Amino acid sequence: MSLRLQSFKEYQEAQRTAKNDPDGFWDGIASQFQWIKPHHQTRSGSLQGGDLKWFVGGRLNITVNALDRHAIERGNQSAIIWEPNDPNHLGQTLSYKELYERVCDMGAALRASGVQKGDRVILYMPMTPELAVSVLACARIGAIHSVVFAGFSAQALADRIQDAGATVVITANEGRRGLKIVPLKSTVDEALEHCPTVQLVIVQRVTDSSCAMQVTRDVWFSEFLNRGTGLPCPAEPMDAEDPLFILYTSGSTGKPKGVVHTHGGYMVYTAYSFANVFQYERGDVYWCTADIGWITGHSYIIYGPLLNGATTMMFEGIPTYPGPDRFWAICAKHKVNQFYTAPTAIRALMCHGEAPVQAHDLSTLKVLGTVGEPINEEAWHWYHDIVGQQKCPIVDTWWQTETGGIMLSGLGSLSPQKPAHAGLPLPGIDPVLLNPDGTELQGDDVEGLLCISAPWPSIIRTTYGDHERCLNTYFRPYPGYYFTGDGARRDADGLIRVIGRVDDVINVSGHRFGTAEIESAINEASIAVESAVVGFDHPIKGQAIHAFVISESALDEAQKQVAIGDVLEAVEKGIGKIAKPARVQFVQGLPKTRSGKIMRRILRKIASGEFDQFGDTSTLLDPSVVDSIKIDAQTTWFTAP
Ligand code: 7RM
Repeated sequence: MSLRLQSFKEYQEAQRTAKNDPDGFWDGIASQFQWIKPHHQTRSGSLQGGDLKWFVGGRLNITVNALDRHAIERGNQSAIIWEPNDPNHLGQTLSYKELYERVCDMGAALRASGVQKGDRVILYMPMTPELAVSVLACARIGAIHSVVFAGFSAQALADRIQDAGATVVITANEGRRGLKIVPLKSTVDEALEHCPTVQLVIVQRVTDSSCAMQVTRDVWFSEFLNRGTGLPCPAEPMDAEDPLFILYTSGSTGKPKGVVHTHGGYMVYTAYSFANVFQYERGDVYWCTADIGWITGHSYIIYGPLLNGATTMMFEGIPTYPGPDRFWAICAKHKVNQFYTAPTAIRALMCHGEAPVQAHDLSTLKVLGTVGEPINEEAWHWYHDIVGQQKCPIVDTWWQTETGGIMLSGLGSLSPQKPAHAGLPLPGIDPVLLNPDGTELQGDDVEGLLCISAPWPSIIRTTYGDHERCLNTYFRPYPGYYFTGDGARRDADGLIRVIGRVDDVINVSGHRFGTAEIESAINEASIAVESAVVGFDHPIKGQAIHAFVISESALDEAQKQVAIGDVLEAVEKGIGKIAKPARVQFVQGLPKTRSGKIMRRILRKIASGEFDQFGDTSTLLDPSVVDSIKIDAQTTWFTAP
């Protein structure tokens, strides 16, 4: 299989082919995989209709392509290298043959327990090999996996289990992150009080601590595997368009939505983009530091690398444990060749200076990548100069849960690079910038709404259980385009820089939260009558959350302290610690238009310390509200430690 382009010229040629003959282009890539039955139509539907299907009529199973092929051809090669939280604990390396066998054992056990094609399985797990095995085992038997990041609260977990109508949950007794222990099973137990559909809970024993087990419902992972012992686990034949997974992500309105990806298109695009962006060569060791609870982990820890027969690393811990050199120690220990992380991690590690980097031999690094949020120039240069010793290209990869794979990025060292610019689209990807009225901005040196004007195989198919919502969010705002929700700039050379969200989504440390979602969590606090949250620039997290909260009654200083605690607790309960506001400010009222819409633009200005020039405020119902918020903001707000 040769998916990898090897020169800029080849990239340009691929780009041309993809424009002139998109079906031929994608067929050529798809033909390099193993299909049970080839498709009879490359693509049906349109961006206009939001009803795209890819490789229509094709049948396959993604795990045959990610595992079986490699187990046969290079069974002893390392598939997954697992680095534990504690560097003194024993790690694990699973060869393709071992990974294949473990996935089959788990798949057979799930089947033996009655799990069938199309059933939804929730994974709420730490970063262990068992998580990767569980993801792949679901895919193998055609069950739809939905990984929920293990930092989400019981409430958030329950919301997702209910929305998916899941029947099985796979979890661990506890997770380990640095010196912290994260209770997982007890959180699952709490969530399941409101989830009657769940019949089976499989629990990996990660720590020695005990946890409550309900005999009729809960089973230890290791014992569960016995149910499949000796049974074969043939891959379930899947239609190219059968769902592979649901991954929940936040939008500007309402509850998180379940983004659905499919076996065929997702396979083709994650494999192709991985091979090209990271310029992976046989034998390389590739490491993406994301958590599998996010799309980056799905596409570029598990599927993309394994589809390419790569060696992919999984890290259980955090960047700063036991010291701020952990990332670099791991790179040196495993001779990592491609390293992929988030700007927030780079900025956090920058604070510790160059010494932790210089303490390790990073000479094996060939490509450095970033993802999740815009990278600022300072962090880009530090990454490039200090970590990469000016020898490694930086691939600034822009993409979304909904796009399934990387859309804009350099391809290793093939492409021109410019600090803080994602750069050019991958072959077959057609980004455009629109004016708010929907007209395309022509030429270079322009800024507008980032949309995609041609379909690609791993585009979101639907939002689970609510296709209208999918259409309204991505396909109807600008008919004929996929709307990303991001603003971007195309420079004089045609290189794209993604600036950030243009909707009510806040990106904290590369994690997406909707303002509505956070506000509804805050409003659960009995002290809160109403609230509005906005993002403000934060030196490490990229953005942090400023919450404006109307309290039930006026508060003195002491009461305020208690009330702040209540607000933070409400967010922790509703979503999780990761969504906690950095600031809570109690206000008398919120700036609203006559029609009752909160003017977030004004709150964003105040949160960023700009106290005048609010632009057009003529639609404000009560302008005096703004003055009182301003005065408060200059004197009192709570800032989290
Ligand atoms: C992969 C991922 C998507 C949102 C997206 C952007 C922002 C991601 C970059 C970026 C600037 C980048 N999926 N974003 N990558 N902004 N440069 N390289 O993060 O669904 O969780 O988030 O993240 O706003 O719309 S995601």
